[in-house]
Amino acid sequence: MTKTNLPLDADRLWSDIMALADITDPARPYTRRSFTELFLEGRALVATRFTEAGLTTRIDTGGNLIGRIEGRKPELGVIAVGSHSDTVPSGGRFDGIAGVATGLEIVRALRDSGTQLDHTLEVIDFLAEEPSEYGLSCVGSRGMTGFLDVKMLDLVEPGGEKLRDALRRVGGDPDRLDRAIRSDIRAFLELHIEQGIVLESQSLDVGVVSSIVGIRRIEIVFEGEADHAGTTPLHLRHDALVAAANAVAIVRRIAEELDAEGPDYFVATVGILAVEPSASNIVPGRCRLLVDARTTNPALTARFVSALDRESAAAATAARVRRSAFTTLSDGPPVACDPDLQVTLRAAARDLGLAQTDLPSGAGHDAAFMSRICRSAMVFVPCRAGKSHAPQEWADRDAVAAGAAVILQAVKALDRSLQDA
Ligand code: HGY
Ligand code: MN
Ligand code: MN
Repeated sequence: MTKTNLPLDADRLWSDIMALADITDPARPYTRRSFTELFLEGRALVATRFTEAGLTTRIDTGGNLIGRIEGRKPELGVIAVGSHSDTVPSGGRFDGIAGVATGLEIVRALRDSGTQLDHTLEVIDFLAEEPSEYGLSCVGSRGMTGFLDVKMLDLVEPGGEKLRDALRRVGGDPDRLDRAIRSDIRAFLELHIEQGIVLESQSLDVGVVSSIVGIRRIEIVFEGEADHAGTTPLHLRHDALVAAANAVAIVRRIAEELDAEGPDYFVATVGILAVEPSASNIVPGRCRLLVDARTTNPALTARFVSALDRESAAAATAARVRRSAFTTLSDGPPVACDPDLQVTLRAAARDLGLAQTDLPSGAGHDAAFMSRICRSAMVFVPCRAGKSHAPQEWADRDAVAAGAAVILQAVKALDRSLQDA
């Protein structure tokens, strides 16, 4: 599908996305984990291209890379566009990156057309949108919206570094997070791949996102006793993995029951299960699970957590181990995208002759946090077979360009309409 006469340069946009894709752990394409040297290398590329496009760049105290170009009427405040440049392990080339590159291309397209906005325009690469090694996601957008608290800053990654020290290491300042909190942003728009199958299966060009799912992340730790796998009789074991394996099955069963009730969406996943000491001839002494539960209805989260609490405690007792932790690491409520911005995005897609639909997001995004300080909305573009968080993740060049054009046209429309609001 070749989109002709889009008001931006699809090849230039594509080259930014592919340039970032080259910066990856070669053994695990595509991996650029937040706070790593590879992440900083990717950030340096983005910052260079921001500068080349005429943006002044800075890292705010929340660790976000921000490119800024002043508007004709600075008193009007800021319109911001962005996403994230970090990836999940063995992730894709488009999740987050397509949104950052879209912001950059919009700046160039406005420059090339000799257009200066009345509002100041900012392009933001948010720090650590993906769940980081410290156990927290959306670190930068939490910082920009006042939801990065001291407890979170004391989270530690397996090597022992605290999040506060990692934040400082990438240019943030954990002692001055108040300076990251913004009140001058009037609207935030994020382009993202759908990470689902709706757009592709219905041959649609773009999706206007209606809501973003709420995400609760819970850590559960079981402590038993490491023992010899050959000489320890079964009835004398305190096998932490037996309790953990039951807990994984419990997570799935409770989630299926809640999801089957309808009409609300409910899913839960155990994506991390760390076994210690993790040797074939040692009865596991300790297991740590990380549970990711998502729903459009917070009442279901409460029911899920209370059932999981009760039943995982019972699983510990049955395996003769201790459940030493049942901790909520983060809890973001579901968010409705701004209705007026959705109207603007739909009009932009229509004016560009694009086939569109409204749809909810089962993925979390920085836009969810940004909705706490300003009008916030998203555009999805199709990705092949809905695949994401895997190296097979793919979006067509013209599909990304079409979505970026919707954001561009919406930014120009908002530059006018926000003044009337
Ligand atoms: O996990 C998510 O939903 C997002 O991709 N970070
Ligand atoms: Mn992701
Ligand atoms: Mn993402």
